[in-house]
Order: sequence, then structure tokens, then C-alpha cells
Amino acid sequence: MPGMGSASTLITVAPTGAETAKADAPTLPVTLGELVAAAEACQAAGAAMIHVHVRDDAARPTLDPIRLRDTVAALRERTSLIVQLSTGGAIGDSYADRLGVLDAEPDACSLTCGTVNFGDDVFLNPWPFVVDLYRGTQESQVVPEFELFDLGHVATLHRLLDVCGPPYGGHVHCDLVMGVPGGMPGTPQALVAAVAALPAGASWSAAGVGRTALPVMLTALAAGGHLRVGMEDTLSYARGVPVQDNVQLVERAAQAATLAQRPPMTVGQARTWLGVKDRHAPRGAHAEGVR
Ligand code: KMH
Ligand code: ZN
Repeated sequence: MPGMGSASTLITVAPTGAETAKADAPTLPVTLGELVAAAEACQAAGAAMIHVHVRDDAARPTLDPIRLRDTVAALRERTSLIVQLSTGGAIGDSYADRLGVLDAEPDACSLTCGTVNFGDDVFLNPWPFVVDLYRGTQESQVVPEFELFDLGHVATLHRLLDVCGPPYGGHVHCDLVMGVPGGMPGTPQALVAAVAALPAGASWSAAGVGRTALPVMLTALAAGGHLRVGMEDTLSYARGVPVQDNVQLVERAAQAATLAQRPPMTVGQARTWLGVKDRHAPRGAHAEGVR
């Protein structure tokens, strides 16, 4: 099974997303300050990668290029987390704006491998856009994480690799996003079927949306996978218990991974494993540049 045998667990935190309103979840990090504070706490709790959606001054999702750049810079300044920007954005974002995310020079980005019903909406990812985005990651030397919401997306991933070659970094890493209304269900059976269909040598994490967060996390650990957790995916900690904040979810993931004998992967290990380009400016370079 792809991904079996990893001695440690990559924990990705997805702290914000594009769907939840701040009014409905007061601890959702929506300002740059809140995001950086959440990132620092989540790194200390065991996360090695952060999946980032940015909000504007009214806490609405945005792909504003300046905010994206500032966010990448602030996260690099205050953490060593792998910064993965969302190219999915919010429902209705234009393809041009989503391709423009790469201009912010993140370490990594999400890359959804197909269209999927998304509640009452449709998350559009037609083949030509997927190809453009993937070629963009190769040219920009950004590590893609292939987001798979459905089994058909796994077939598209095979096609993408056949047509366009290997990703930047040389390592195919996927994220099964499970339990979205319209996508594959967050069940052990669906997870096992999706993992069995992945390309040979691919690694994978899994994220369970809503109430599927816990069963997906436990199944992923049992099947040798990695974990994505955070308030983008769930606002419920247990039945009838709301999530306090992102770090609570990362702490639980780190405990579960440790219990499964595959403790959290360090940031350094994750950077090497995924083949992330070193974009940290040498110390003093900025100060010299502005002199
Ligand atoms: N907000 C969803 C429409 C991604 O970040 O790449 C898309 C999404 C996937 O969250
Ligand atoms: Zn996302």
C-alpha cells in the first residue's frame, strides 16, 4: 500500500479555510497576527506544514497577491513550517487568481485533481486548469500536494503524472480530503480504496471533514498515512463538543501519532522528504538589500 513504512507522521495544520465565518468560530485565525500565532503554537505542538487560506480586513477569503506574499513572509519569519498556500481558494475564485498564488513563492501549494460537488456548490478544477497549475508548480519550483476529494481524482493524478512528469521535489505527496458533501465519504473503506489506487511510491495524508475527522485520522494512522487536521476541516472536537482552537487538534493528532508508534515528523525531516526548495533568505540579506 503506498505510504506504508514511514517511521514518523507528517502533521499538516489547515487552520482557517475559506468556508467558515469568524462569527461562527471566534478562534478561527483570520488576521495575519492570529494566523502567525496559531502557526507558532501548532509547530510547537507537532505540525510541520501549514495549509494557508488568507482573509481580508473583513475576514472574507481573498487571493490578493500582496496579502499572500506578506503572509508567506510572516510565516517564514516566525516559524520554520513548510508554507503551503491554497490554490483552491474559495468557491468562485477565478482560475487566473488561483494560478497567481504561485507568484507568492510559497514552499508548497495544494493542487486539486478534479471537479467535485461541494455541498450546494461546485469546486471547479477542469483538466486544462489542473495541467496549467501543475506546470506552474514545476516552473516555480513549488512542491504540489495533490488534493484528492474523490476516487476519480486519483485517476486524474495518474494522467497528470503521465502527461507532465514528476512534481518539483521529485516526490508525489497526496492529501485525501474525505467527507465533503459531494466527495468520497470519510470511511475506512473509502480511504483504503483510494490509497490502493495511488501511484506507486506516493505518500499521502488524510483529512476528514466535520464528524469524519476522528475516524479518518485513526484509519490513516492504521494504514500508514500522514495527517491533516485543523479548523478548515472540522469545528467539532467530539460529539457535541466544539473545537477550542487549532492547537487542540494538532495536539490530539500528535498524541495519536505517537500512540501509533509514528511520532510527528520534524520540519527538517519533512522539508528533505518532500524536496522543498530552501527559500529562506540568508540572515542579514534583507537588511543589506534595503541599505
Ligand atoms: N475552499 C475550497 C473550495 C484547497 O485549499 O486547495 C477548496 C479548498 C481546497 O479548500
Ligand atoms: Zn484549503
